[in-house]
This record gives sequence, C-alpha cells and structure tokens, in this order.
Amino acid sequence: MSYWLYYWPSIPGRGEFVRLALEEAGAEYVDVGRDQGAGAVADMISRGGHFAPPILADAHESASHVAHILAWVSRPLELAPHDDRDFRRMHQIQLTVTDFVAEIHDTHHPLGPGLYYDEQKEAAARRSASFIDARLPKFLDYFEGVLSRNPDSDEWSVGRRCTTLDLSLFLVMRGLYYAFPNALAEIDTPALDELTRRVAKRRRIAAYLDSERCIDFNEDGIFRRYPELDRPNP
Ligand SMILES: N[C@@H](CCC(=O)N[C@@H](CS)C(=O)NCC(=O)O)C(=O)O
Repeated sequence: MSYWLYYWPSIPGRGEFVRLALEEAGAEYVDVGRDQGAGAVADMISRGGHFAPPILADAHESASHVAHILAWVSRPLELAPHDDRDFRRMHQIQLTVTDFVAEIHDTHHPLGPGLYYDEQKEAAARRSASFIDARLPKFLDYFEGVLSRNPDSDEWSVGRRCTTLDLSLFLVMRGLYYAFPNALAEIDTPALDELTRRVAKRRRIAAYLDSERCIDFNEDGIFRRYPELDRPNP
C-alpha cells in the first residue's frame, strides 16, 4: 500500500505525527510537500475538500486531521491494539493529544495565527506562564497515568504493543523538551521519559531520526524555542 502525505515542507509540525507512523511501519509514502513544494499541498487542500493539512491519501481516499488519519491507518500499519475497546480508548487519548497540541501552539500564538509572534509577545508571555503553571503539569500527569496504569503492558500506553499514540507522545515530549526545557525540568515524567527513550531506539525510528527526511524543530512550527516563554534558566 502506498500513501501520499501532504504537509508544509519546512516544519515538522502536525505532519510529523503522521510521518512517524509511516516511518515506524516501513510504509511506502511520498512526502508531497517536501518533493513538490507548498503549492502542491495548497492544491490538495482545495482539491480534496480539506480545511488544513496534514492530509494523507491512498489510491482510494484522502483524510485530514491527525487523530482521524491515525484512526484510519493505525490498523493497516499494525500500530493499533488488537482489541476494539482498546482501539477506541487509544483514539480518545489521541484526541487529548490534539487538545494538548492546540494549547502548546497557543503559547506562542494566543491571539491567533493571523498575527506574527512578534505582534503578540506580551500575550504569549502571559499565556505561557499560565500554561506552564497549570495546563502543562495537568496534561503530563494525565499521560503519565495512562502509561503507568496500562494493565496490559509496562511499556506502551494502550494494549500490548507500540501504537500510533505512543509515537505521538514521543513527538510531544521531544517537542516540549525543545520548547520548554526549564519548565520540563520542574516536572517529574518518568514514564513519558522512558517511553521517549524506548521509541527513539526502535530500529526504523532511529534510522528515520538519523536521516535527512527528519527535519529539526524550528520557530515556524508548533514547538518553538522562545526562552522568554519558558521558565528562567535555573
Ligand atoms: N485539527 C487539525 C489541525 C490542522 C492544522 O491546524 N493545520 C495547520 C498546520 S499544523 C494549518 O496549516 N492550518 C491552516 C489553517 O488553520 O488555516 C489536526 O489535528 O490536524
């Protein structure tokens, strides 16, 4: 099965959640934005009736929204739990990841995506402070609980094997350590840290992280390093 991934070429962004799943599964895919540029992504948004990327297509259909795409492909890619109830729980938690990612984005764009960061720095500082005080620990504590209370595995979040949700939590933790290293240093996340190490060592993920296909976080994406939004250096 071949896939076509449509996402903005210059950032990992939300496209990375889908890319990681394709990479871990060893799936054949074309990264259309990287191969053909942003124009091809914009064209697919309107042609496919989508609102925003990432968009994933196969020969028959296309889908947008990270959580919806992962619900679609996680079973064919063998990155889903076998049990239906576990599958639904995985999707539910993935939707919480969606909420978390939106809040992470809003730390640097609290007034909306129509203004540059430089035009909303004051609001971003206030938003980030309350994010770090309340929302960051609340989300991380929730995901810690998901990992440490899985009755079927000490390693994975739902069911017995690595799923698209584990790959998403891996990406979120890497992004947070990039954007908010000082804030993260104040929060205990042993299960998430262990998961991040475990995923990074998986054969295909390690090869991907080492490849040119994997681009670094940068200040156009979701996870941005603005030291003034983080806790001060210890
Ligand atoms: N809920 C969507 C959000 C999609 C989204 O916000 N995409 C961004 C890039 S990461 C975009 O290009 N948005 C354009 C827009 O909102 O106009 C998802 O989870 O995939």
